[in-house]
Amino acid sequence: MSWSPLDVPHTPEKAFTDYTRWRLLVNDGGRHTWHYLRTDEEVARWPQNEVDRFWLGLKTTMPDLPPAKDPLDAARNGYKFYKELQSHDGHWAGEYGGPMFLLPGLVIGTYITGMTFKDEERWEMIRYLMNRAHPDDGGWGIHVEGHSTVFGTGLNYVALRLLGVDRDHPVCVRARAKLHQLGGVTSIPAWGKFWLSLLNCYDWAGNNPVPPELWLLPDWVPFHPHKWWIHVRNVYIPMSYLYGVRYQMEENDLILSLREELYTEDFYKIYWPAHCNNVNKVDEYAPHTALFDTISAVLSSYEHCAIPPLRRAGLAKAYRLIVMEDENTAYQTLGPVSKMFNLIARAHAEGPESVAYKEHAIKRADFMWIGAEGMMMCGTNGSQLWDTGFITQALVETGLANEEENKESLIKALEWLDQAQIRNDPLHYEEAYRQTTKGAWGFSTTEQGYTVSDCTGEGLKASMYLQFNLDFTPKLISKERMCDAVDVMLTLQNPNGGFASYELVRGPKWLEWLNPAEVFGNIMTEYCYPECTTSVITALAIFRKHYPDYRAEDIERTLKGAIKYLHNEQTPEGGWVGSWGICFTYAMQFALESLSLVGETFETSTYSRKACEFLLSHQREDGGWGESYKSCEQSAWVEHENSQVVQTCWSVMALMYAKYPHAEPIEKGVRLVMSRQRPDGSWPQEAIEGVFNKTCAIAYPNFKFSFPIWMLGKAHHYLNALKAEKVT
Ligand code: LAN
Repeated sequence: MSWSPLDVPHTPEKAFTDYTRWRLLVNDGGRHTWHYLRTDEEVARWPQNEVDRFWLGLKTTMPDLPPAKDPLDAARNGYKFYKELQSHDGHWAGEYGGPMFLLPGLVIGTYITGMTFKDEERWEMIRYLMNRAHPDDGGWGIHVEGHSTVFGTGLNYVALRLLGVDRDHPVCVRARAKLHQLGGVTSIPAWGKFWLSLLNCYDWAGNNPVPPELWLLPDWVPFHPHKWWIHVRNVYIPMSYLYGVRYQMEENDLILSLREELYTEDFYKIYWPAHCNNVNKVDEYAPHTALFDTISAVLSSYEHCAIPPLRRAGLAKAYRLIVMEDENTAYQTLGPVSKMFNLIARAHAEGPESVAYKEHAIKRADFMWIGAEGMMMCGTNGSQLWDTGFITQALVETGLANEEENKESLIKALEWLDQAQIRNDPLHYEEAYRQTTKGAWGFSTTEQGYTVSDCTGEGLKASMYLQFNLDFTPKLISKERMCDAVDVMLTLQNPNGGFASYELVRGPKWLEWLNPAEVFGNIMTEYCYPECTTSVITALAIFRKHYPDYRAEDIERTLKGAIKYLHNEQTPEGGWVGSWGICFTYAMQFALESLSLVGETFETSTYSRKACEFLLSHQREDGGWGESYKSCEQSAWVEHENSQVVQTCWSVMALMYAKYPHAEPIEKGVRLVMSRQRPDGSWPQEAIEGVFNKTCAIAYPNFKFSFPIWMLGKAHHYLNALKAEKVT
């Protein structure tokens, strides 16, 4: 099967579809799906709104506002704009792009299982890839701001070709030249080898084994996969199934042609086993260890004599885990990579008439997002809770929540948060190695349904702020449900006092020596993070003010342990390394908030003082802060060429949490953020804000609203208090 070739324009500047016909449908607790209206009747029935226009990059109708008189006024103007982006159900929708290895998975998985895209989706995915090709060399990196790699260039090239772009199209010609200059795809990292093998453009013998028998090991074995970080394990479950059955797309003309295009040597003469560990230097971040290579060699020998009943049992166990994951998440699955691998596994086992095939096909749409540059695949099915949690807290803390014109939007946000709390444990629970979910908030929707430690913290904090600090809101979330959230968080503290992302740290540190993915760091087990730890303990601290009797001792012990963890994590220079936002400025905002909870501030604590000094040493002439995503790769501060609004907000917030006593650096930061505000109250998009697994940047475009609004409003009150000498 091939999708029909398309006659693609040579340049992507003008949209390939009519952007006035795209609509974002928000339903079922915050699901996002984009729809293209083909007929004028549909257009008349479903008018385009501000949310659609904003995210599509079309001109919005938001008016210019009177210039801000002071920081609070600037925050107010910011919210005038941002309020218009709230969805009818109360949450804030948003794009969640950045990684450049996700769209190829969507396209390859769709292609090989015989699913389809709508034509408009195909056109706009092509345009996205054209827009995102590196201006210098025509390749793609692991994320939108990264240098061209074999992983990015090989996979996105394939995506373009499958989507219907001709091999002689200038974008393909240029990308292929870059790919060949890098030596072709033989040296593509492991996950690239895997995708290409599924597509029948790489040989399975060139992959390190992923035996499904791993799942038959007893649970107590130290390296049992249930102890791996949840994302890695959920990617490797379907991988082990697909590897075990050696899934392969049937050959067709396009596949045969790709075998020529992707390589600099004759595909049919390649000695594949020599390439299992061949990873291009431009891609490599975490090189294989000798231990990993030895185990892989042993497992490769096992592949020649795999014991059929054992293999069958391994496959059955892996498949059972896949089915449970699909059923637990209504086919969203944990993330975008497992989504497509699970989809292929289910299609392989159950065929196109099955419910699983159809449901998986439908839920692809939740990861697809159309932005100004075309259609991308998102890092999750959205960041609904995360964005709603921050802006609501910002509004309450700044006092903007009490302004008449904002009340309705806050009530709606609370209604959304109310339904976003997960009410039960997963359908398949211990058998699927899941953490408790009853009472938790996840990162996106309840349908996806995964507990995340800090999302539970932010969800609970936002709900408490809205219910306890505002007199006009309905009290939708009962004490009992708040206690459930506390219970979940209390299950998540690790012996060192820190909190990880989804689960407790289950595996030993040395599991990292078995990291097979080469392009990511720190992925094999959970790790503790200052960010997650802070969200949890700040939520607990607020909770206990309202309910001092509930698990008081546990909460006290948890807070103490967490502070100890944060002390230990401070770098000798005074910073904290961020893992989910870029980078020090992000983590420091959290860490200093935590320290302030126990009265540790600039005046009282050497930790806090050192941190402020570290931050101040990086403030620029223009009053802002700016660090590059490379800080995350290197765990060392790397300046960005420009100061960044969002990072400046995090830094100023950090200083305020630390009760920094001098106004000047705060005022300078405030002035910078105000100077970048547009007349309509919004801020322009600057550099990418987030990161994961050390190397992959990911976009949080709503941060440019929530953090300036929060920081400016807070700074307004803070600076006034400083003047009145009332900061205590
Ligand atoms: C996310 C997004 C949110 C993020 C925070 C809540 C901000 C963080 O504090 C905890 C971890 C979490 C939930 C997180 C984990 C890893 C994710 C899911 C992502 C960065 C979004 C995309 C990423 C996922 C792993 C991408 C797929 C890639 C693989 C390597 C499997």
